[in-house]
Formats: sequence, structure tokens, C-alpha cells
Amino acid sequence: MAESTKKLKKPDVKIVLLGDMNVGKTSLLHRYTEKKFKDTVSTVGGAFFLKQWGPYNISIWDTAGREQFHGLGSMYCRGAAAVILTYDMTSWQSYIELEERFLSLTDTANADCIFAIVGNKADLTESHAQSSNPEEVEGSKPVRTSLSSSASLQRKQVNREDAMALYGRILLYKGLDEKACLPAESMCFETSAKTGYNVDMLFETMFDLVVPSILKRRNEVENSTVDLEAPSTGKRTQAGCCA
Ligand SMILES: Nc1nc2c(ncn2[C@@H]2O[C@H](COP(=O)(O)OP(=O)(O)O)[C@@H](O)[C@H]2O)c(=O)[nH]1
Ligand SMILES: [Mg+2]
Repeated sequence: MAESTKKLKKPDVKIVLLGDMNVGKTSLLHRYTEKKFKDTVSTVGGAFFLKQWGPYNISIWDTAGREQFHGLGSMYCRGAAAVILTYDMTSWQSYIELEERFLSLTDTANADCIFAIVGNKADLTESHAQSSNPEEVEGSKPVRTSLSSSASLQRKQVNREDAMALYGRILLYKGLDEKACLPAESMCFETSAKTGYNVDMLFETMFDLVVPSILKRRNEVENSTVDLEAPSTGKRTQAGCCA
């Protein structure tokens, strides 16, 4: 028991998933952590998942279904190093909601918070079914590789350009200089929790991107500890450490 308690680590950094109900936030997290997709997942219980990423502990927060009651308070994003804004690419409304309902919740995130915009349910759209296997088209093999049966394919309502435009508006809202930020092309993802398309890539890109934020914070903590503690470690001389 004592041994396992020792292993419980405090998360170094927090990433939150935001977006309307049913866009697939829980499914994306489930796909990443369990490598599975279930048609019915409910977001009850565990509000966050802990991921060990190299030497770092990253917590990924899911909304526990409260988004339906407009009940996600400012606490939810507090101290977040990254926010994953998720919409369903077959629902224009879910895209609109990101800006109208969810963006303001990120006011409590870190000042250097990283934003990603994710269009989920790619498997449901026609354009994805046509473009997902370009090599097979050339090689005259069957074009469609059962990502989805053609009968259930839907029109894509939100394009990647819309997501990139939203990314630009978020930077404006945050008062950030576009040139100093990560470019929209690398922060807008299209995913499918159902097939796994781009899911690992999304989460792992985010993990890599928050590492500098972890290091920065550790550095700040270390510096403030040095101020508080007696200078007994002897690693540095008391004065002139910057010389
Ligand atoms: N076809 C398809 N359905 C999905 C995908 N992701 C989620 N779903 C379905 O959409 C519904 C809502 O998913 P859920 O993860 O609960 O959404 P949340 O409310 O944002 O957490 C469920 O029925 C899922 O099975 C996806 O990538 N493709
Ligand atoms: Mg959910």
C-alpha cells in the first residue's frame, strides 16, 4: 500500500477537453487511453485521466457530462496549459457553440495556454471516405475501406478552413500575436474516435507542446524555493549566481 501510494504523482500540467455534448470528447479520450470505441459511453465518474509522458504527468480533463446544463464553471479550465476545443464536423451548431459558449470558459486558463481545435467524427463524412486512402485510389484497389458504410455518410458541415478561421479569432480574443503563436495549420485537427484516425497524433502533439510549460513552471517553483530555503545546498554561491 505504502509502495503504491508513493507512486501516485501529482499532475504537472492540465489539459482540458471542451465542446458541446455529443461531439465525442469522452470517446476521443477513451479511444486514446483504451484504444477502443464504444457506441455508448457515458461521462459519469472519472473527471480526469492521468497520462505519464516521459518524466511528466499530464492530466486530461473531461467534462463529466455537465456541459448539457451549461454548468461548466470557471474552475474547469483553471490553470490549464492546453485546451482542446472539440466540435462534431457534421454539426455546424457544435462549431458555433465553441465560440459562443465555451471560449469564455478558457479565461481562467494559463496565460500561455495552447489551443487546439478538433473536428471529430471524420468517419461520418463523405469527404473523409473519399480522401482517406489516396494510395489505394492510385493502386486501383477498392477506394473505400469500410471506414463507414456509404449509406450512413453525411455531409461535412464544418471545413478545416472554418476551424482555422476560428483559431485566428481565438488568438484575437486572447490578444495574442498570430506570428508568435503556433500556426493554425498545425493546431486544427480532424479526427475520428470511431476509427482512431488522428487520435494518437492529436493527444501526443498536445503532450509535446505542453512540456515547455511544465519546465517553465518547475523553474519558477525552484526559484521561489531557493528564496524560501536557507542556502544550504551549496550548489551555488550566495551571490553572483548569474555572473
Ligand atoms: N461515428 C462516430 N461517432 C462518434 C465519434 N465520436 C463519438 N461518437 C458518438 O457520438 C456520441 C457522443 O459521444 P461522446 O464521446 O459521449 O461525446 P461527449 O458528450 O462529447 O463526451 C456517442 O454515441 C459516440 O458513440 C466518432 O468519431 N465517429
Ligand atoms: Mg462526455
